[in-house]
Amino acid sequence: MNQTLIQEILEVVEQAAIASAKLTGLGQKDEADAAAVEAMRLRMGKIEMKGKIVIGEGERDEAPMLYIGEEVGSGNGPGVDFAVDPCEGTNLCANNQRGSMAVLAASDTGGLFNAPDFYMNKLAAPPAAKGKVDIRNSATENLKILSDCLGLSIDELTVVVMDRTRHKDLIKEIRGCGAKVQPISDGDVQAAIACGFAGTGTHCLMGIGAAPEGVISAAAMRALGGHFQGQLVYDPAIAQTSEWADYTKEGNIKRLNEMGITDIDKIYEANELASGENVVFAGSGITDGLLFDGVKFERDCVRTSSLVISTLDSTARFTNTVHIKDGAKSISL
Ligand code: VTB
Ligand code: MG
Ligand code: MG
Repeated sequence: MNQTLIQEILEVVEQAAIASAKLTGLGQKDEADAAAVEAMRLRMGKIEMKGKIVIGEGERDEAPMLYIGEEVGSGNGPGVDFAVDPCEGTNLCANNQRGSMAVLAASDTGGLFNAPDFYMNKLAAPPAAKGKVDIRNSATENLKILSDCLGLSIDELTVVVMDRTRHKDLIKEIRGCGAKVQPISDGDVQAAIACGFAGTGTHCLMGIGAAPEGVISAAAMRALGGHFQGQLVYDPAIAQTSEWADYTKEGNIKRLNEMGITDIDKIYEANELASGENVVFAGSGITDGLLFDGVKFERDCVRTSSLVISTLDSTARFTNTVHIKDGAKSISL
């Protein structure tokens, strides 16, 4: 990893965000996803690197673009592994709701956990609580620890949880402690990263989302020094999408074993999910969000707002880019 590469990685997420943003609010989630994938792939292709997608948009046969195992870049230069979610929050984008973004994580070859497309139980918390809260604890215990670490009373804590029936008991427990629950329809990557920054109003993410998104969140949180843990969920009785209606617990365990994951209940720390010497997170807003704004289309330019978090120089860079159109006559500040 080097700074030139990181600059290009920023452009990758910017281009994906712009492509998706053209379809914001049109109710076309798959089209918005496909547009982001295509833009990401096109820009990645121009980078001098031996790049590889380790988490992408499906297996080779199902997704023609950015499939797991796809090689990206010129084929010369540094080896880079990518976990990509070109349109994280496709529903949010389709419905023009807050929090949709183009995201990826990058690391040296072998530096990202090749998470299968399973669910993952997640716990994210601010740097002050890193290694103090633990996903093995009950929510009640973690809220007490969080309260101590942050110097806030429990009723001053906000916990983001995905608004799903699988979290009914969890939400009840958190509210029972007096903490504030913020249910979200989608977008637990944004919520996880928001825990890494003070002042976002998000103190913790609890509950089950998708595993690929977990690895991207872990990369960002490792670079920020925040807390992130994840545990794969393979029991359909706990979490199951309609597309996987036929999958059984035994079948899922078999799939994990075939992927070389034998310790199926392992709890992964951020630095195991994103273990490379250097890791980089890059995200660019499609719609406005908590961390950055979405794409703004103007007569003479397009504006993007993004965030790059990198272990290389220990920075979280918030950038606004003005993409100037040919023949532009007037660009406001
Ligand atoms: C999860 C979450 C994502 O989609 O993947 C969710 O991690 C889908 O969950 O942030 P369900 O299958 O329970 O609907 C997102 O919210 C958006 O990609
Ligand atoms: Mg996606
Ligand atoms: Mg997603």
